[in-house]
Amino acid sequence: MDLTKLIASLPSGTFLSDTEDCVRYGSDWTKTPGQAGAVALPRTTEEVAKILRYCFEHSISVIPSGGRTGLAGGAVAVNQELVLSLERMSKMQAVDIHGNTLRVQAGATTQQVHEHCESHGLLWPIDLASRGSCQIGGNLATNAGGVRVIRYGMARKWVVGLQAVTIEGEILELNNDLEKNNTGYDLIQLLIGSEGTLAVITEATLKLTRFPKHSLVMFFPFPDPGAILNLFAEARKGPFEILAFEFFSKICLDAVAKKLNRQSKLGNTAAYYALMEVELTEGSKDAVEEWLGQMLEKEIVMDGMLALSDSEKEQVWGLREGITESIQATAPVKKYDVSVPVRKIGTFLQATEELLKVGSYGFELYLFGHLGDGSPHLNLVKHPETSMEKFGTDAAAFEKVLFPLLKNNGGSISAEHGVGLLKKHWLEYSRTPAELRLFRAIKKSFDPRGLLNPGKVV
Ligand code: 2HG
Ligand code: ZN
Repeated sequence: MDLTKLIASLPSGTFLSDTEDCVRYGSDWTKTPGQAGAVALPRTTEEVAKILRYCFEHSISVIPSGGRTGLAGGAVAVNQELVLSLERMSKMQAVDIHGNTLRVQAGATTQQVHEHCESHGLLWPIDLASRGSCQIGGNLATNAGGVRVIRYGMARKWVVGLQAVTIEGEILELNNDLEKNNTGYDLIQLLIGSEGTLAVITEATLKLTRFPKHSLVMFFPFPDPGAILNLFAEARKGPFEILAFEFFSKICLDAVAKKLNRQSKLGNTAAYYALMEVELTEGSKDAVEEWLGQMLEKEIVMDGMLALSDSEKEQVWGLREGITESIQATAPVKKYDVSVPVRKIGTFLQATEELLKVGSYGFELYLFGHLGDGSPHLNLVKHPETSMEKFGTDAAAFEKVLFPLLKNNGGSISAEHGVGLLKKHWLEYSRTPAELRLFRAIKKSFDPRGLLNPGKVV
């Protein structure tokens, strides 16, 4: 790619081309091999527009890049493309206390946004373990989920304005922060979740909500997922609002203890654990304690702990949030981020366990995730004695039975991590030929030369 004229027209230091930088910016948390041809670090939307226009005119492929914490390979530069990082665009305006909104540039991290809103008692309710590194642009481009979807929904629900730049360098200002604007197609919603394949998100007006004032965390051991579901059904009727309902299996906890030395106060002998965070709606924690007493009486739970202080809550959350990092440190991993309608989660998990009994696979299944959203994470971790080759063929064999099971249950091959590079070939399990035809037509109308994040999603 010849960037000479472009480099000369922008402030010095806008581009990087060292191999180390190109590898760093060209790859993401999936460790899929990638390397940028060059890296652009613009400071303004106008600079983004100039870069994209140049790329369009010179047929240069571009990979939009945020915190690169994605788990679907959506930010990997597989063919030495130009990586366009938004990290220098991280300004945040003052919170608009009438609209309860916040205008930010795409490179602000999720944690910066949370901290910025906190003093107003307000919250952008998307929360992920990668909050310190992931950026708003990436959160929106991938329609991020996280641990509070059960209460607040996915990222797309929390946006009232978006600025994005097309590959032809046109700056789109979408929706003007209007709560109500019923004038045809919703381009914001089209761009959210498009994983950088349609346009580059440069700014967003985020919708905020009140910070949950009193929350507490409960943590329980269980013998099987069915028993967790019994609690979940009771919790739906409990004297509180559920903020998170998460679960994980014993080996996940073992991995966290080993890698991060975080111990569960409930020991580590149960087959499964559930973590529930709730917001008190009926005033006091007495109502919750009474409800918990009933759960014990009815033998819905046998044991458990109630975390009230911030440090106790963090301690329990630390177990759940340490899982990905700890598993990653164990051995090679293959990740399946699936979902089924919530009502089918019990039968789906049971059927998944049956699938594993049938084959003799060279991996261990680490099961955890967002049970309350019908969205479990299936991580396959290679056995030490299994060769990488057998791990690959075994995972492929497992996919052959897992995906039809998902399809039969009306599920999705990607609940929250997106399609990116890694799940593109499985899309037909979740999308019909008619939908995929429309996907391609939409892609063509935004990006006729196929230059934006090529090879991803469609
Ligand atoms: C989570 O829920 C993330 O912790 C990561 O979505 C899941 O590592 C995974 O598979
Ligand atoms: Zn998740």
